[in-house]
Amino acid sequence: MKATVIKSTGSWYEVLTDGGEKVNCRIKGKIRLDDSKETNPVAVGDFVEFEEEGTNGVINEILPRKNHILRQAVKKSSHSHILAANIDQALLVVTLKQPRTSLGFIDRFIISAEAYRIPQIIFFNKADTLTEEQVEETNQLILLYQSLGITAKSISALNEDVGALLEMLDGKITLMAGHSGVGKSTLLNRISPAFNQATKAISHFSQKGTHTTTFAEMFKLNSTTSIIDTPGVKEWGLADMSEQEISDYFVEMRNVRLGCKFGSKCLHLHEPGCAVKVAVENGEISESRFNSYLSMVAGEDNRK
Ligand SMILES: Nc1nc2c(ncn2[C@@H]2O[C@H](COP(=O)(O)OP(=O)(O)O)[C@@H](O)[C@H]2O)c(=O)[nH]1
Ligand SMILES: [Mg+2]
Ligand SMILES: [Zn+2]
Repeated sequence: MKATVIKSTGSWYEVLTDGGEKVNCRIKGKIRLDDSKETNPVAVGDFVEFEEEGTNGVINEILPRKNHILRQAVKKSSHSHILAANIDQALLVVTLKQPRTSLGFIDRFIISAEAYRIPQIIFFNKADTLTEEQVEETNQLILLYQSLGITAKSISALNEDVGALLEMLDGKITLMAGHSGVGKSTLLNRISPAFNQATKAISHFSQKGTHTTTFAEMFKLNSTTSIIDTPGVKEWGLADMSEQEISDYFVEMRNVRLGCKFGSKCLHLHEPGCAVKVAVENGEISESRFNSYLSMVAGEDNRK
């Protein structure tokens, strides 16, 4: 029988059949051995073939993937963990306060999604809590990200008109990410009260976020529309990105850097004749984005 993996706890996989039935599955030993680099050969979002075995099931085939996203690998580990598969778009939920999402974090997320060639959406949530000044800051950021071709919108998950949200999600598999406390579960409940997600008051956890290792979970809205929540996931794995490659994924640098004197060798740091630095100086490239770029090239941990 065909089904979609909607939840994974490591050894068990919950799948949803086309008929809407949820079945707990194990995986056949052979699939495990086939794919030795990943700690989990089957991920949320995978389409699989399974056989019923009593009240449970056994997954015996993973259908070809459109794409997959790796979770940040444990340092120095040769294993990586697949966070989700078959993603159409990535939605980042951020807040300017309670908790504050840094621009460095936003840009890392955008660059990761860009590296996987996945279109991005940013929701600036908790609009109802902002001062006039913060509303202005949000609007500036929305304009910046829209100018980069990203869908960006100010929302209040508590009382947002869901019509416009549903339009953005319709017919797609959306991977949702964001710090703990930004309102992901609240948003899920707003989209469909049937998702029945527990929300947690911000005072109940540290502003830095908790170190829980919860797994991704898919919420199906209808046969073609799903949202994958990724609680506790701070960063996607970008194992193979070289320093030179990073500016490939800053869309506003892609063309400008062709004018650098040292060509593709230029890291846009202190090299003479750097076209990117000129573009930053004359305001064509935003300073906040360039700072994010610099911190990524420096290999700084920007997850806060
Ligand atoms: N004022 C306000 N509070 C919100 C909004 N969205 C979420 N919250 C609150 O923020 C807290 C954390 O929300 P939750 O959905 O649990 O965040 P998650 O950790 O990202 O799933 C809860 O107390 C929510 O009620 C919003 O738009 N406005
Ligand atoms: Mg939550
Ligand atoms: Zn340069």
